[in-house]
Amino acid sequence: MSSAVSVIVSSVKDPQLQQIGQKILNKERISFDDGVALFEKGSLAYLGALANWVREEKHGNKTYFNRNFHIEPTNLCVFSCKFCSYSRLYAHKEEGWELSIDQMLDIVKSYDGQPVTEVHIVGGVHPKMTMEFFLELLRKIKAHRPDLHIKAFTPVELDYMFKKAKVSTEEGMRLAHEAGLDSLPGGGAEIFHPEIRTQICEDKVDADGWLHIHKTAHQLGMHSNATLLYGHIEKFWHRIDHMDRLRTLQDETGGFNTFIPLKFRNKDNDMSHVPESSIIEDMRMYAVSRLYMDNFPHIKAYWPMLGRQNAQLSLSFGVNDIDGTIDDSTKIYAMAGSEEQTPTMSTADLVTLIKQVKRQPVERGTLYNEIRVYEEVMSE
Ligand code: V47
Ligand code: SF4
Repeated sequence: MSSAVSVIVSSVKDPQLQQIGQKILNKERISFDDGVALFEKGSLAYLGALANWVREEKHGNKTYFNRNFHIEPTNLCVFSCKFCSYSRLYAHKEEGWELSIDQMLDIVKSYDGQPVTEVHIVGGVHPKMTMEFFLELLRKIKAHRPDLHIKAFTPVELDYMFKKAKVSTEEGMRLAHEAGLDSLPGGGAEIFHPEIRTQICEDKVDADGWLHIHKTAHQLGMHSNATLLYGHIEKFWHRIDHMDRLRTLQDETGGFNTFIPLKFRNKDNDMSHVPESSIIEDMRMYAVSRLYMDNFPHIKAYWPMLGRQNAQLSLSFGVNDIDGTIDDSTKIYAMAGSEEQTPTMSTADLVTLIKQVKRQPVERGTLYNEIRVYEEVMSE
């Protein structure tokens, strides 16, 4: 055990915080109430010291990124999540885009010869983009580039397409996996607790539906990520409730790779009156995530949403992954008011960003296979 962090724990005045710190240093699981107490009473310095200790126990200085691009098939959506700045109601079609299979295949082909390893496909829920449409897309991408990992579709999209195709989740996931779906991204989770979910996204798949689709993917041998949309109308205990449901499923399946807290951005949506969280609150969120999600190997800060410098800062608050090169291929965050209006970073930019905060860059595949481990930067 690092002596610096044990001194910090033994000198904290609040007995409950001290006991929680001891549990963490003993590698014991913290409880629901412990998680809430950390949010309510833990100072930024205390949370940061503990989360950084856990992060370094798990990964040392290693900080992962990948080479990826996004495809957003459509921004037309039958749902009406109040926080969403990206979608246009299907009823107002003239304001949206809808890509054909050939147009999406052309995007994939535009990366021919480039060392990208992953395509991330996610978008609105379009009533005419059926399960068959997406199965054909998956098959055609795989036929063109078999080594490209396809991380695609949230349970919101999958639940809708399976219901429309009148297939069970089990059957639908099996068909998608056979057609080339390799893993699931973490989106659509928002806040699971119905007290909040019914206020911000009442008409889409609920918590049990979301968790069931990920569980089914895990049972088929696929991996997935999980997100949490924080910093709006939820209370701290709703965040812990959300993380607790994920931690419980992870105990059962072990199929999650990465937990990604997503900061609510308030530009041009039905929740624009809700103020955004401060950077301090963002760092506290990352730190508590690292401490609570003891069975999740990785915590990711999604730099297009958080901004580059804040992503760097997060690497001292439990984060060990900053996503990928993106190549200006996503609009979700730019439309919601994030710092990054044209999110692109070259591999060299990502490496520099990570080295600037004395961490060790590692290029990874989607499943955290190490593709290139860069040299350690000597810090002290
Ligand atoms: O589920 C939508 C979020 C998510 C806003 O798995 C917003 O590697 C903030 O899940 N403010 C989709 N967030 C994106 C997503 C994701 C992103 C990067 C990597 C991975 C991964 C997954 O975007 C939605 C929703 O929670 N979102 N609107 C907004 N105004
Ligand atoms: Fe549609 Fe997703 Fe936006 Fe909700 S968050 S309105 S499901 S695109």
